[in-house]
Amino acid sequence: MLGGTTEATELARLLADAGANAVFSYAGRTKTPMAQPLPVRVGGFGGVAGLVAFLQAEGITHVVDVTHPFAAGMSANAVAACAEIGVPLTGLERPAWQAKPGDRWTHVADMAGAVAALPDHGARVFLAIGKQHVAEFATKPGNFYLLRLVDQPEAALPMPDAEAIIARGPFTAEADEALMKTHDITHVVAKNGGGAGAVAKLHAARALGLPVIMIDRPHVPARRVLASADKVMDWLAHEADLGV
Ligand code: 3Y8
Ligand code: NAP
Repeated sequence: MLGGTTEATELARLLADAGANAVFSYAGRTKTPMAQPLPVRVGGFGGVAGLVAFLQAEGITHVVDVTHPFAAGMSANAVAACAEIGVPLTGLERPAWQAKPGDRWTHVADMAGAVAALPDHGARVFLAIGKQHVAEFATKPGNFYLLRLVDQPEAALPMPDAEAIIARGPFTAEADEALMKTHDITHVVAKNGGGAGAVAKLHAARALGLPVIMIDRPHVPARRVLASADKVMDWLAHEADLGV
């Protein structure tokens, strides 16, 4: 299983409890990823070819892609690799968040759209998108940015007026509301990751009546997608009955 989300941790628990012969894969994005109740491997495979080689070397019979909706590169590689060697694949994906009446969301297609949607100066932005795309916001240095990162940044932050909070989720609405109040936040930028682990900032923005710049999900190639860890376990059991 390709992991890195709350749902991946849930599925790992079900697989371990069922005594399944499974391996959990992390990309190695963070210094100390959460421990899992399955054997863990960490790091990229080396593109589609690397993934094909891994699946063959390990005799993998089924792949479950439980990566984040924004991990589009990994998901695309999994579709290509599994198609190439005929290994059954399913995604486990949580639904996107939907705005509720009264929410002040602006939908944008990507990071560039999120930057463009911000004021040129004077805003106080809660940038809860991790570290991989922070530099894109340096083109609007006239704003204050509150960043939430999983690990301490190695280099100085790329904008003059910014502060980093080091925390890994899941987060709570109360704590996120207090955080935004303390820093006089005026705008929240979020990826539409869905799930419960990152939704706290949206509840906090709603409570504070703040505008949210919501980055819509990138395209992922078509594949079977299931909506819960239980449904994945049923799929694997059914495949096993077929002797696949
Ligand atoms: C390495 C594994 C679990 C998984 C927990 C979920 C919940 C907390 C919310 C905010 C948003 C963000 C970020 C976030 C969340 C869960 C989930 C989720 C968002 C860990 C993890 C890995 C990563 C990678 C990391 C990214 C970053 C994104 C931080 C572990 C903790 C912003 C996504 O420093 C970096 O380079 C971080 C990189 C990819 C996005 C980015 O572009 O920077 N996740 N997050 C996975 C690997 O190596 O394969 O360290 O334990 C997992 C979790 N992050 O088991 O409970 O399921 O969504 N992760 C976003 O949604 O916008 C934080 O701050 O409000
Ligand atoms: P990405 O851009 O789609 O993937 C880039 C490359 O990272 C992949 O081509 C692959 O390298 C490697 N990779 C990604 N996920 C992997 C995994 N689970 N196991 C092994 N290699 C993996 O991925 P990303 O957005 O950087 O996300 C990386 C990890 O963080 C994923 O596990 C994802 O679930 C987790 N995560 C991401 C986000 C987010 O906002 N993107 C949020 C929460 C959690 P090779 O091509 O060399 O195989």
